[in-house]
Amino acid sequence: MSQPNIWEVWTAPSTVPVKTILVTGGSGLLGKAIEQALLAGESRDDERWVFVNSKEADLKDRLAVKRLFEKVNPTHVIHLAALVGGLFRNLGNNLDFLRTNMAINDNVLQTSFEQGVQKVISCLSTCVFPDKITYPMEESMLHNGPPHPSNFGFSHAKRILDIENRAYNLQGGGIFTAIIPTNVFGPHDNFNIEDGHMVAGLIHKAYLAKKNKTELTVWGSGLPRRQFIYSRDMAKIFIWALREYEDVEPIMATVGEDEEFSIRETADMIVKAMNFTGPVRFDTSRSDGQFRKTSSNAKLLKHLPGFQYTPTQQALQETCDWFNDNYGLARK
Ligand code: NAP
Ligand code: GFB
Repeated sequence: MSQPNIWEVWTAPSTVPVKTILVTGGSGLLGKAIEQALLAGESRDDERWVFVNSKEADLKDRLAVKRLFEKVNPTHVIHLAALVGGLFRNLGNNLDFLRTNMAINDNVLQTSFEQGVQKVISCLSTCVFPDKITYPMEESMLHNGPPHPSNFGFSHAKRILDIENRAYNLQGGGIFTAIIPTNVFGPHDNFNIEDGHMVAGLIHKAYLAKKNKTELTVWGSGLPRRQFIYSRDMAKIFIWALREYEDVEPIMATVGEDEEFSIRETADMIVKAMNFTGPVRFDTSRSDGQFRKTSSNAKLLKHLPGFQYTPTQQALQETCDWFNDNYGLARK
């Protein structure tokens, strides 16, 4: 589905001052989830949401960012845009992940600062925490040691984003903060087998194995452990944070520690959701990456007690159904 460069979600013209919320990375997994949540009823009369992708403005280009902000004139920004990839894309491209994401983040934050944006919510990731750490990881541990070597470029770019947030809050008028999602999956993910994340990659591989009656190959040993959050749940957390979260300290967005699965268990759930009945093989010549990055949702649940997560098997089923129905259009 070819996304227009800039598109808006808002309800009837409002009599009260309207917030204009610019969402960078609007065509991606998380951006599309936020758009869908608003269209499904989360929107408010005093909010104009503007979603953009790289065709509207290459955020690596400071001048293009300035022009975008002059065109949209945002009061708030949800900054999702980034060079994003799974373990294997990071392994071979740490320099690109470092420089590209540093440039994008600095352009968006500095332009927000210059334009007097009231609040910027950016995006870190649980994979940027120190590799040698105690579990569960908490927000305060973010800078307590080097990240896993597989994605040190991406990790340091994201950590610098957190440092920039602190500097802008000290020097400027706006609120600059960030959410730290764990691994996210859902409709509109990047299903490219080499570059994407594990869940999307395995869904795509299961689709092809079923179609071609071949085996499904899972990379690595299957022993590493991951927490996953459904993009539709993540979207609600972003919308809440945009409206309510005012602290410069970043906030983790993850499921409970007990909702952590091995890669093997996750593959089994995907096999079930895709109704794949063929053989499954583990290719241990491929890297396992980080063994675990178990993170705590205690701070999130303090703010959002009783937050209802979608059960993982149901979320995987919905994602697989979406992929099967949109194979021709999905990013892959
Ligand atoms: P995604 O699906 O890969 O989408 C990336 C988005 O960024 C796209 O809309 C893309 O636009 C845009 N973008 C990339 N380079 C750009 C550039 N130079 N100029 C303008 N826009 C650019 O990513 P995602 O999974 O939604 O991730 C969104 C955020 O969440 C990222 O900051 C990521 O680090 C973070 N995060 C993701 C996960 C996860 O598991 N997915 C986990 C933790 C944190 P085009 O479509 O035009 O390329
Ligand atoms: O989602 P993923 O690529 O990234 O998961 P990370 C990698 C884990 O899944 C490794 C195994 O243990 C892989 O061996 N795996 C099994 C597969 N089959 C596959 C497959 O078909 N595709 C992929 N990709 N993996 C990323 C960070 O770490 O987490 C990024 O590198 C980002 O920077 C992301 O932050 C959220 O969870 O290991």
